[in-house]
Amino acid sequence: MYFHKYPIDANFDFVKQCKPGQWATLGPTRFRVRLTEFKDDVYRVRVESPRWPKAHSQAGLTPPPVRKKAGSGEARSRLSIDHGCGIRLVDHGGRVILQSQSRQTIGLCGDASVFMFQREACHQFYGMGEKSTGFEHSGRRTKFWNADVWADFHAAQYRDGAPDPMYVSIPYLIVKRGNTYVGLLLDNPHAAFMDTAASVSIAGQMTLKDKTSACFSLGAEQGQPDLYIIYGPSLAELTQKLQKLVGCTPLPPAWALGYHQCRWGYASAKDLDGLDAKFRDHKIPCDGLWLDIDYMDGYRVFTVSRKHFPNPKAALSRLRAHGRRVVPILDPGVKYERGYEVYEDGHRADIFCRNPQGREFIGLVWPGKTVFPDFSTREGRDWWTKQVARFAEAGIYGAWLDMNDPSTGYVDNMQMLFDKGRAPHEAFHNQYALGMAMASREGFEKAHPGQRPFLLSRSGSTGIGRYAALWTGDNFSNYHHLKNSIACSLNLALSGVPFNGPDIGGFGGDTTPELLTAWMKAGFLFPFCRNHSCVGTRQQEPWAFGPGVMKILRRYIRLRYVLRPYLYNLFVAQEERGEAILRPLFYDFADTKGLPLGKIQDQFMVGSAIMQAPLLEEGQTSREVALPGRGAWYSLMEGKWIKGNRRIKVMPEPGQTPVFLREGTIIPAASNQEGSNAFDGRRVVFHVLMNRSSRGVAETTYVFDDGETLAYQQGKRSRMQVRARVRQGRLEITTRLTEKGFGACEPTFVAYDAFTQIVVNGQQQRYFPFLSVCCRQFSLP
Ligand code: MIG
Repeated sequence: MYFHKYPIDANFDFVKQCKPGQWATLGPTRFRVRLTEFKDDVYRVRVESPRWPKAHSQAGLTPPPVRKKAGSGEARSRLSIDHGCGIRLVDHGGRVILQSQSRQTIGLCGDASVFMFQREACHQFYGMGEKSTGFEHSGRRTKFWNADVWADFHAAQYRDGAPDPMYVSIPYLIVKRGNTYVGLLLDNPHAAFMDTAASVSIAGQMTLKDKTSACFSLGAEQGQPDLYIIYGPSLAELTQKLQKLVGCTPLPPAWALGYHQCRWGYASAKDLDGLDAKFRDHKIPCDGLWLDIDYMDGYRVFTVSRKHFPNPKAALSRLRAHGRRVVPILDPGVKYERGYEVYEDGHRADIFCRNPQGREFIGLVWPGKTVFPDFSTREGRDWWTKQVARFAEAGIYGAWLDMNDPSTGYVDNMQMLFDKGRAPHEAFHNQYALGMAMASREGFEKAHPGQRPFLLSRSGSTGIGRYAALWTGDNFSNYHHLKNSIACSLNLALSGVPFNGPDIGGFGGDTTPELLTAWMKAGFLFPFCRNHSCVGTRQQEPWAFGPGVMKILRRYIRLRYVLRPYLYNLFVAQEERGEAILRPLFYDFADTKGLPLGKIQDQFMVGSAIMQAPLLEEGQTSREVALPGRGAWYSLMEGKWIKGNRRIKVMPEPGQTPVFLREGTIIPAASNQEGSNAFDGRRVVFHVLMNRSSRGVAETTYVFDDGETLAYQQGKRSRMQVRARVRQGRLEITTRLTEKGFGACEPTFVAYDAFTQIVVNGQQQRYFPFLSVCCRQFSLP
């Protein structure tokens, strides 16, 4: 697979005449173009042809119901295909939102296909799933082919550059046109490509304009051309529609939203007990202790080294009693070894991938020669599910799915065939991790019925978010990676994978106290928050650099726990409505001339109420911050309200980071728990972000349940509606329990201004904790 060679339009034949639904020929290919219109302004354009008899996609997309009468009902847009095959999307005012390249809409070249669209000067591009090449994607040419980054690139590329492709393939492109957004999702698991560039460089020496007119394109090297076109119009609506199409992320257990400690090298019960004690002694909350490959017996998947774990069950329950979950790594590669029960069982069941000669395909990974379960088939997945279930029964509630790109060491994985040798590698390469995640999730559900599993995967493709969270793979301990981690997570968040995060502190290379601190400050509210590092590098646990650094790291880890109910509620909103968790500023705020937001990638929102503007450069002591929107912001760092809709300069003290709370919001929080990681949704503190001059109503619906089981699906969940407004210097708050399945809660409130009175449900509060409480919670211990 070439990563940096692309098809060009000159080699394609373009459909010049087509009546939707009618058969025609193009060169050697018989085809027909079909258009389906769904509700909610979702459209699907696909090309059918005997060339692509079988759709291999396992994405399992769930589009809305088909729209009965074209362009009818609540449709806010209309998509048409004319007789020359031109695609045009117009909004209800007749404004053209998206238009295909004239006479070059759908192109075919052998098995490859491409869709081309006209590009306008105002277009900006986002999404593309996991890319480390930055935030806004103009001028890019990129592939979608799951890579094993450290094996497929050389060190200079992944340490200081931007390897492309990465581990995850989601061929989804967001086209931004002012404040109108359209999404293009290619439902094709084969190697895909996108092109938003106008020129090519010849051997890095010469620039060639390769197109007669401005356009952008997306296509695939094989597989049925199948394109979903989603009209937002806002980014928030677009993202929700995309989420529903690819599947929302199921609510994780609350422990998955805590802080996680990982390192390649943690291997034994002793290591984990040691970590547990350190976290307790330092009063740093932590939910997850992770085990990398060394816990296994000779890297054999589904085994545990007796030397490292004389009594695994006892170790797990001891740690569990201390509030820690253990998350072990699972690699798909099964050691190719007679007598090893997992191999023997898989061999008997004949569920391993084959090579072109029909024998089991062999790769070279940690255990030496390895074979690979075929997750493309039901039997293969069922077999894996059975292994996972057996393994999980010991008291494991989550797993870390690594090397599922799939990584086969230096063995070319193109020889790895699926479905008993009948399906080519290309059809399932990008979906390998998806199949593994599906089967793993089922395994946990079997072992622990009624519990919510937590899976973390390195690779993935469209639909992965229904089964697993993603971490963004092997990054490096440098500022370049710190900066990139924000752009990468934001784009994943907009591409249907809200639950993601980087290795905090950096995986490869030695971190520094400054970098680790900067990364924790930037990442402590990311949906997934794990400190992980590579064997052989400097230790980077929170206490590794002495008490001064530890105190700062602890402050932000604790703050994550204080805000965990808020994060948890963002995940509830994701599961129910597909709302994004991490967001760029233009998700919640209009992009304006005065304050252009389209390229801001060093600031982000966590939900609609919290904005961060971390310092991301080495030695940086100040920065500019854009405060979007009409309302004011409460600066946590300075403890004061600041007018919005402008830019300000901030100079944080060494222990601080710029965090801003948005006027007119209500943030559910936990009471300060010091080192405790207990999750109690009933003891909630509502931070009411209003000041004496605030207008309008602040409102939130706080959802709480047991935080770990599926009982909420049977109604064991409560909702409290909270509203606040300011009248003549008084803060008036009302609460209403609208669902009671999990009982009532005992709310307390924190106000953010000196009001003359605070009235809760008509009762004047004699004591109200005004800023003192939030200062205690949010300042350095
Ligand atoms: O090739 O299991 O991305 O997080 O620590 C290295 C060892 C294999 C790659 C993962 C990394 C993990 C490491 N793994």
